[in-house]
Amino acid sequence: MIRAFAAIALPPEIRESLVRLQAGLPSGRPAPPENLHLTLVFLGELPEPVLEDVHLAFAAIRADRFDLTLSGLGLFGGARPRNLHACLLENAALCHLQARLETAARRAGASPERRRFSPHVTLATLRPGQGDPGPLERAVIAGSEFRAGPFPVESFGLYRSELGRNGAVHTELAQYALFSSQLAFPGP
Ligand code: 2AM
Repeated sequence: MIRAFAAIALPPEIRESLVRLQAGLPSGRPAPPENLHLTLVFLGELPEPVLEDVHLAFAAIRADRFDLTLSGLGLFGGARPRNLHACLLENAALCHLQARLETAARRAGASPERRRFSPHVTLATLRPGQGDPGPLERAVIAGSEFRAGPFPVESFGLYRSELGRNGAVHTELAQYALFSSQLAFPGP
């Protein structure tokens, strides 16, 4: 079985600005820089032949490139926060791509979660109920000014996630190009 997910990788300068942001967080276990990504679909544990079918389905997707902008911070977990993340400006192309991947994964035999897609980049995981959530909430308010991008998204990837003692190790299994449907007229 392979634990896998589809995600958008972030350009180095965007990751750098997120790492700077992580340095000012009051608590939590920061995600290592190489794990900063935008999850599109968490596939869970899949038998290899199913993963192969998911890969073929993803490879058949033709979708347009788009730009993304990170904006502000958020917490998941309500009164017992468990995840601190960077949010994204609303983006219809992103949501459309995500929905297509989820459908493709399901048709290929995977059972991705039906949770509503809430685009985010996890910055730190927190122990729910441990410590005072006040400083975290203040960090989220202070982070409302945070912006990174826009940056172009020209591909998405399929990743393996291996859980270890020191957190998860993510390995790219495949990368899928996005396309430009615009005509490129030559300049003068
Ligand atoms: P995240 O995007 O909030 O960090 C690999 O585990 C990736 O899949 C992580 O980025 C993780 O969350 C995301 N993911 C989504 N749902 C998950 C789940 N139920 N269990 C583990 N990871 C999940």
